[in-house]
Parts: sequence; C-alpha cells; structure tokens
Amino acid sequence: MVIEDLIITPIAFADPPLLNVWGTHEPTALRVVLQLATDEGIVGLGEAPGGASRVERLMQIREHVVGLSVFDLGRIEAVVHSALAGVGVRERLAAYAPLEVACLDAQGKALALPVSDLLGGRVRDRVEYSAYLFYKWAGHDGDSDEWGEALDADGLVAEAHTLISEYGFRSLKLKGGVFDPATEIDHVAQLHDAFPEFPLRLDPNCAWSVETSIKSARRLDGMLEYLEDPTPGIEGMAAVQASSPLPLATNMCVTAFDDLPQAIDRRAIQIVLGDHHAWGGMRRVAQLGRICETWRLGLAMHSNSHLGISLAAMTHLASVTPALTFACDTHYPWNAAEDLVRPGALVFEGGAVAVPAAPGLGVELVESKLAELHERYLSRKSHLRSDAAYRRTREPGFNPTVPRW
Ligand code: GKR
Ligand code: MG
Repeated sequence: MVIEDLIITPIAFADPPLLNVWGTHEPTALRVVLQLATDEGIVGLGEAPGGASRVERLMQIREHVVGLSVFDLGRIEAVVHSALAGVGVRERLAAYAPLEVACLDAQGKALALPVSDLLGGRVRDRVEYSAYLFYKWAGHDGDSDEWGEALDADGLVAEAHTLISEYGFRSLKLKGGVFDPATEIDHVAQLHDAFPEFPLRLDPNCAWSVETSIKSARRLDGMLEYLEDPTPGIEGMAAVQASSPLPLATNMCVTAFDDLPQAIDRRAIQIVLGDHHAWGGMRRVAQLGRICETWRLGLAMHSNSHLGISLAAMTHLASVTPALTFACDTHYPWNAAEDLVRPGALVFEGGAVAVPAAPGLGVELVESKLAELHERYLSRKSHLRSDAAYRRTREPGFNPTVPRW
C-alpha cells in the first residue's frame, strides 16, 4: 500500500487561559493534522504540535514520502532524516512521529487490526489518565468561561471536582510555576486534604532553583507521588534528587534517548515522562518502556494541548507499554469541545479510556471540523505560540525566565 499524498493541515482550536511558568495559554492552541492518502483509498491520520516551523518541516518531507509503502517505516524514517538534514535530530524525530502514527493507522485499517495489535498487543484494555489542574484566569477578554477562575486553593479544588465528576479521574496533577513556592505548596496541601485518596503531582516546569527545590521537596514529602521538573538541567535535577525525599520526574531534562546515559549515571530522575510526539513515534516510546524497566526507572506520559487523534495514539501506546504504570497526563478535557474526531470512540470512564478495538487508531475524522479549525488557524495573527506575550496583556512586566524562585 503506497503513499499517494500527505495532506498537512495546520489548525487552531479554542483553549482556555491556563497559566504556566512561561505565561498564559492564548485563546487558540496550534496543532497540525496529517492525512496520509494511499493508493488503496485508505487514509491514515496523525496529529502533532503545531506552529509555523513544525508545519514547514512537515511540508519539506511531503514530496519525499510519496511513493513509499506505509509498511516501510524504516525507509520513511530515513527519508525524513535526509529531507531535514539541516535541522537537529530532535526536530527530525518530531517530524517523523505523526507520520509514523498515520502509517500505523493506515496499516491497521488495511489489516483490520487496531494499532495496539501492530505494536505488539495490549497489556491493558483501559488506559488511566490524570486530571490536569491549571491555575487559570476566569476567561479570555475579561469574560468568564464555563470553568471560571482558579487562582487560589478553592478555585483549584472546584476545578478538580469538575474534572473528576465529568471524567472520573482518580489522580491529580497541578501545573505549577505560577505563584511563589510557599503559595503553591499551601495549595497542594489543600488539594491533598480535599482528595486524600488521590495520587497527586506538581510540575513547576523548572521554576525553582536547586536550593528552593530541595526545601520545597522536603515540605511536599507525604503529599506527592512525584515532583516533576522542579529545576532545570540534568545536573540540577541530580543535585535535588540527592537530597529530595520525593521521586523526581521529567519531560524537560530527558527528552530523547541521548539524554538517558547522563541522567541515569547522575541518578537525576526516577521517572521519565515519555511522549511519542517528541521522542520520535510510538514504537520508540514502547522501547523507552523497556529501557526504563532495565534501569528501574518509572515511566509516565507527558501531554500538551491536543485533540482526539493524539488521544487515540497515546491510548494505544500506553496499552502496550507494561512499564507505564502511572496515570498518563492529558490536556484533553480543556479542548474536548473542539475535537475533530467523531464522538464515541474515546470515552472516559473512571478516568480511563478503553483502547479502541476498531482498525487502526479507531477514530474517524470529521472533515467539516477540520476545515473550521484550519480557517481559525488562517485567521490567527501569528502562527507562533506566545504564552509570555499573552500574559503581558494583563501583567505588563511579566518575565518568563526560569528558574524564578
Ligand atoms: O501547556 O501549559 C502547558 C504545559 O505547561 C505544557 O506546555 C508542558 O509541556 O504540560 C507540559 C509539562 O508537563 O511540562
Ligand atoms: Mg512537565
């Protein structure tokens, strides 16, 4: 089955004003959808983080993959590396990742097998996700959205109740790095009191110095299952881990296989957050699982703002990865209303998504929604994400530099 065309559609979809260390999410988030058309009339789907440079790189590989078999993943990957020889290997792997997803989707549709079977078979039929709590403004443009404001512990607890009642989540993650550490630790303590049975995580995205991270980790001991990326760099994380009673996790200092030897040697982390979009595809993250088992590292899953094609891929991948024993991150509830896959294939029950059994990823694209989100992309003034500039519309002096405390 040969690739006849790779249709690349950049999209923008509504996103609430979620706060992080770099600023605030803009009114729309950027993503890109791939449709891999084959000579058998089968179309494979892929989804990746968006933005002008990522879209440009996908455009660059387009003509080189036409004519290749969707089963020839090794050759497709080699072609991506040579077409993008001018950029770094991590950018090349990120460009290959959604292409691999689209090829696996097409393969599964041709063979009438779910992607989880193509990846070696499920070790679990349902994949657990964690409620992803964010500090947030009430709404964009001074309005209030359905979620309302969450800038204190009461707001976070209310947000957690909404996410739990709608999705059934059984664990919580707070995106930190927004307020000073003492304030965020107090909010974590209040979340812990409100949900004592729920495993809880905090991710300040490198907002803290080594010294602050050590002090904070000691204060957070007993409240968190892990602390994610308190401070920048493998050496910084190693210094924190050496004195921290809490296991440290990362999706920032270990983002490729090349980072693992130093991180393992320096005992910098105990948990890796894999992400097939960044690591170069689903097969690579499944391999990462084996490496984590070998080195007694935990494995969890990272997420950015995303829609249903990515959720389907994450769910298939998690279902075949024995080492992935933590509930996965997902931004999905924040963007679910904008999804471009037909409803019904991906349903959250008890915080988990049943692995689709239909061929391929098991999701179907709603073409009219794709067209609508593409129009939204075209009407955006900029095709770059800028959380910092958006934060400055309300906090003119905001400076996104890390570490901040
Ligand atoms: O979307 O605000 C966000 C997140 O902060 C995201 O950018 C991070 O990549 O969620 C991610 C993380 O775990 O670091
Ligand atoms: Mg993180």
